[in-house]
Amino acid sequence: AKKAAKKTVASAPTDMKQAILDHLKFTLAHNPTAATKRDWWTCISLAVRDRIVDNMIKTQQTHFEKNVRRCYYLSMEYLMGRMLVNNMYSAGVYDEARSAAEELGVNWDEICEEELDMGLGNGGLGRLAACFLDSLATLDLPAVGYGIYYEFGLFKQSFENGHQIEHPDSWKMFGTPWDIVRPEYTQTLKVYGNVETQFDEKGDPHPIWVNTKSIQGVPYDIPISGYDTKTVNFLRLWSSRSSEEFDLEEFNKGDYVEAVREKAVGETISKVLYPNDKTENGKELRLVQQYFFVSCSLHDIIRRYFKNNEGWDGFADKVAIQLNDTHPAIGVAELMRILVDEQNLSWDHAWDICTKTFAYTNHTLLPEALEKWSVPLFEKVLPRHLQIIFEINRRLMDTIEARWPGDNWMKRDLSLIEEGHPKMVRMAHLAVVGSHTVNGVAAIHSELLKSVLFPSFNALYPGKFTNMTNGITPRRWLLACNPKLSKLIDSKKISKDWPKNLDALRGLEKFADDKKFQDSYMKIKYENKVALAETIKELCDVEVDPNALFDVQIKRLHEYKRQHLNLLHILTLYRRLLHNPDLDVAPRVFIFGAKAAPGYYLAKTIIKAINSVGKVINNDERIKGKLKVVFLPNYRVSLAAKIIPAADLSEQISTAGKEASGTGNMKLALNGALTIGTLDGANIEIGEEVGDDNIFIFGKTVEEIQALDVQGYDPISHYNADEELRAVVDWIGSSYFTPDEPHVLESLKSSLLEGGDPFKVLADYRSYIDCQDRVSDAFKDEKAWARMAILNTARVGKFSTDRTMREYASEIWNLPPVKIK
Ligand code: DL6
Repeated sequence: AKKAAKKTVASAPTDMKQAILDHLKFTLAHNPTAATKRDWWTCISLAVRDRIVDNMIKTQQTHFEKNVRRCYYLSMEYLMGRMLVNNMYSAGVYDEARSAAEELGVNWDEICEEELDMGLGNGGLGRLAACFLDSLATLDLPAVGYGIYYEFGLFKQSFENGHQIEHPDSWKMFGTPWDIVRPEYTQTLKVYGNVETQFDEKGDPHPIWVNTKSIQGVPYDIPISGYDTKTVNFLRLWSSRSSEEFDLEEFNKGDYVEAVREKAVGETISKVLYPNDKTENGKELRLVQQYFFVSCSLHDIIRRYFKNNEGWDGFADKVAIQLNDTHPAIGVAELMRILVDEQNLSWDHAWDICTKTFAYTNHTLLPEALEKWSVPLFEKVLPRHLQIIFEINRRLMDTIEARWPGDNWMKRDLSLIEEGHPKMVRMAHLAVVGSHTVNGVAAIHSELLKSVLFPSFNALYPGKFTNMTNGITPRRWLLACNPKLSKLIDSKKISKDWPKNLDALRGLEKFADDKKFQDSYMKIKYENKVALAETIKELCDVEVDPNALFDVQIKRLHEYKRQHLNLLHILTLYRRLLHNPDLDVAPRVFIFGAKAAPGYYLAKTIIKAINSVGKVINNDERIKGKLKVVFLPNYRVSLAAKIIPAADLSEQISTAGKEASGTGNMKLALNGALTIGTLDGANIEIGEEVGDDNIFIFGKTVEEIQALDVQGYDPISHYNADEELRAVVDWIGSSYFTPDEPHVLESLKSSLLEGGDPFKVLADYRSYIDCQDRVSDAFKDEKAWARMAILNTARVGKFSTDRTMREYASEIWNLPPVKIK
């Protein structure tokens, strides 16, 4: 009995320090003197994980015993970032773990820096999924996230002479303490092959999918701990393997090497995340990836359902599936295939289950991001699914004919199949038709879904379209990333539980004019800026003054986000200062972070342009250090967590109507950066919350941009009419900033002029510059600026993902919370 007691203590120790030492000894077989930083990070993470798994087991057991309704979130991307610190906060062991580590003599900051980001996403869509998981667990909502366990996440970025260079991100080369492999739930699925017809004894035909290749999906679970609650949900990510039969066939033919090569092919499916934000159409591997994770996930959901349910009638009562963009939309056809082909349900019964189960979130209006697959490719990879899609479409056409007899335009507009050579399968249409609810991610975006992207579907399915404004988790984006501000908030005793009830920050409003509070608030901002200045020095070798205005634009590099509009402002200020070095402008540090898709030439040229202009400006003594421009390499979640608490100004300058929501805008506002932005995405709702006096709005509205498109937009007239604009555009087009690489920036200039300036940069230039001048003046009034910053922190409680998830749970999923005792 004594022995057994000891063993229990060793595997579930109560003392954190001992737990860390035990992992060092028994998991890593090391002693403290030989331990590397990575060893310490691993052991601390494992000790924290130990404290979470107990609740994970309890949560799953409770969900099973109560046979609860669950939400299943299907997403190709999860941009989780670092896990350790957030898990420590959620589990309530931050102080305990940190002091245990410090007692062991490890440098806390260095240990945290050891953790490689789990960067399994491109940008906003993947980070949103990660914030959603955090809130679902915190709200005690029974949910499972499903995705792909990419071996290589989003590429690492470095700069060579200002150009972006991509490197593989082998983030889990040496394993990760956060995953738990579940071999017992491995799934085997089929792809490729062809469909044959077999007749049953009654002579009825049945389609049979034959000559397929099989792949296996092995699930890895990442525990997701709720904050200040016992609920621990999990994220289940599928890793691909070739199935044994697949290998053995070749092997038995005597070709061992071929068998192993084939095995490697099976494993490539989950090898790498496609690095393109918004566009990745037409690539066979991508379609296979989508089908792979969706099919594995659906079979896993069905397996779980049948563990304590019988028959299909209750399926949609227990299962809500959310499609995160169109990437998992093939799930509609796959569930139909399972129900009709494998379970012999009638088409109508199966369709009823499907449309009660699925809901779809649209994250973009950009036409290039709306996934389409060529019919021949579909037929090659998923021949049976193509037949099912044709049948869904045939019935859809009947519905349209009944509603609008003879209206062929309507049929063409709504069809799942786009005519052309080749014909294309429209995944967004499949998602809309197969779902009970379709939502956009900010109020204006959801309106544009109805009026611009899907007006005919909105007419066919009135009430199907709705809005769910995005959010961010306050645990990561304030509590963990800005500990000093969190402490200051706590000291005001407005509410102990603001991390779970972000609206409570409204209580700070009353301190907005309080001189002492303003000083404390701005002192924290200053200290965060000092810390960021050190990071900038380390990463860019540029000295920046923490007293300057930190002007931040961090997001993927895309023309519609208009980093080049920001660059035109930088050049305008630089030129003004060269004409008058004593000009009274607020000194500024322009801070960029962004990755460009590797094949997106113009986006990469914009990076080169910013880096080249920065190099000249940073070294020009004539302007006396009033301007600095830095592009931090390898922008990712953990770098965002350092930049955001130090920002004064948040650049949200997309062309109106193009940014579905944005979430960086919310993170920056919460940390007291003032927004300079267009009336686009969630900027509009941020403005409504913080008030017109506490945000800088400029530029054309959606309607004005639409009007330009109708009238015919002429960027050259703007260029000709504005001397400053003309000068800076010409400057970029010259080789002034790139003498060693002449002409390298010419394409940027020509995209704005002869290229037609598709994102209306020149149309918004003057309004942007005037607005930036107002920002400069405002920054000089320290008291007024502090007031505005505090009111931003106080008033953006709406943008907690806790609110977003509550709305999804009540309006889309009908999902009650389940408290874990
Ligand atoms: O909804 C999350 C996020 C929004 O905040 C961004 O505005 C939007 O651009 C982004 N959309 C995508 C779409 N990608 N695809 N496909 O990333 O979603």
